[in-house]
Amino acid sequence: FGFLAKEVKRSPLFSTLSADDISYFKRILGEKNVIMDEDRLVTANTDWMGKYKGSSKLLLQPSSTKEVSQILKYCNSRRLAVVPQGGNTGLVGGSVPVFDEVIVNVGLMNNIIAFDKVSGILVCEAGCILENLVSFLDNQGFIMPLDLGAKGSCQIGGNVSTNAGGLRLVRYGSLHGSVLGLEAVLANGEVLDMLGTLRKDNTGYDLKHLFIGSEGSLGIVTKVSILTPPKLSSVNVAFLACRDYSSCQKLLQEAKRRLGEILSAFEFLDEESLNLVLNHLEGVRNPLPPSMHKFYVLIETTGSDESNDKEKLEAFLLHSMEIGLISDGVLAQDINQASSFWHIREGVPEALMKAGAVYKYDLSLPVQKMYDLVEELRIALGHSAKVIGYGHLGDGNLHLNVSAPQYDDMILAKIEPYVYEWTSKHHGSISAEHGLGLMKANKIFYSKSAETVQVMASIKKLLDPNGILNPYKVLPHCVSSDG
Ligand code: FAD
Ligand code: 2HG
Ligand code: ZN
Repeated sequence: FGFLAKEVKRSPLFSTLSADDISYFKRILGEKNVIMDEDRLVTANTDWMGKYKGSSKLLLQPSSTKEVSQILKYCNSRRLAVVPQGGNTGLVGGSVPVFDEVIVNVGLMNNIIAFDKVSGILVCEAGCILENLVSFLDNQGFIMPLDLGAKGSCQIGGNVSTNAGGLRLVRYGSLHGSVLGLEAVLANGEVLDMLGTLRKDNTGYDLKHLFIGSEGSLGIVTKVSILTPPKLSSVNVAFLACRDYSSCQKLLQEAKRRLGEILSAFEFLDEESLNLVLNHLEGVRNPLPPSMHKFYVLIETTGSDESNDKEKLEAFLLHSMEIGLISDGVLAQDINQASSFWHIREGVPEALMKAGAVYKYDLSLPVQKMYDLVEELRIALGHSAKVIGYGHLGDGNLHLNVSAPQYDDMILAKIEPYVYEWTSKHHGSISAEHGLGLMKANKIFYSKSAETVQVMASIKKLLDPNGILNPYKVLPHCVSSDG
């Protein structure tokens, strides 16, 4: 994609790999964890969307914190740039090299270290796949405080590094609340042990927060300690239709007030999003009779009392129907039906991929204004592309996607900077949950002041003076030290 190559140049400060480097890595990691195989490198160089492609010649798979430390110490002294990679499900071009950076993936570090059934605190290595943690906890009667469509491949280290939000943030909050501690390796190989398991600990600056959401630019996360909620016995899922966006908004207000503590997800899709899923994913059908509904809302409740929870939800649905907020709806009768509703919502990113080229925007906006942007962009783009809006309405997070037959600079010119300026004008964020990566490193000023970005650059300089960790990402080129 020309637009990336035009904007970013390889920093001359970085070395290129030599035969001696490879020998060193083979010595510390063993032959099989130093990967130079073409096919595996193609996969590791390409992001989930197939939109960002690097040209790294080397993928390293450490098995311990000590090995991560040895790798980084060596790369730092040799000025070899590094991309930390987890499940490579990131959506902003942050997890793949831009040029020939060495890829470091901690996927072999996938042990559960400890689980305390009394407190619900889980300590594990960063390479654990989210879904594996979900299964482990299920056996213990607990759940992960985060859930997302990419759970089958994303790693907890990647989740922490992106501060992933997901489908149940409305109930359990962000990872800044549930991650209690972590271990990270700095660019010079130093290991920062902040793997606390305490709910409360006000001893000085809480440095773990720097690594939550810094997208691999300050260190490699190697271990995580996380507070997990108990698995509650009664889960209900409803798939509802609303006439207009204003009804979705009012329904959210009502849901927060009337469902209160049992509300565990409030997601929305517009008609275009649903059609995309129905047209592109096999075996998915609309749970509601075909009609002219403009919006769909998925509500999940999770509580401890089956009959009370159901009664509460049914009363809420009835009331919402009576006052005209819901025009149709269905309550899942069993777990299979519930997961088929979730499949529709979680299937939107995959359906978008199947539909062609996609431009993704992940915005935090005041809920009242959020959908105006979708409608205005639709007018600006006319018939040249499809604009779809969906996302985590309960968190004020819009996933604005533009789907076109192929990537086209004329379409891009109509979307950007329009979407960023609109978001900035309404005091929103240009990255609600996916991060900045490569895609938005230079757009940070739409959401952060110059002074704030300067402090971020100073922190980066302090922790990674040679700028070897995930260069060209997160911070804008004008303040970063990667040249
Ligand atoms: P990667 O994609 O490999 O990496 C992401 C970033 O983290 C990169 O900058 C990388 O350098 C860094 N990184 C990875 N591992 C480490 C580590 N151990 N130490 C330091 N840095 C590291 N995101 C949401 O927030 N909410 C959603 O609901 C959501 N749904 C998604 C659904 C689908 C179908 C897909 C494809 C993606 C979705 N995402 C979502 C985006 C993505 O899954 C998340 O950002 C996820 O947290 C990334 O984890 P990963 O292991 O794949 O990391
Ligand atoms: C989701 O919520 C993900 O499904 C992906 O964050 C969002 O495709 C997107 O824009
Ligand atoms: Zn999302």
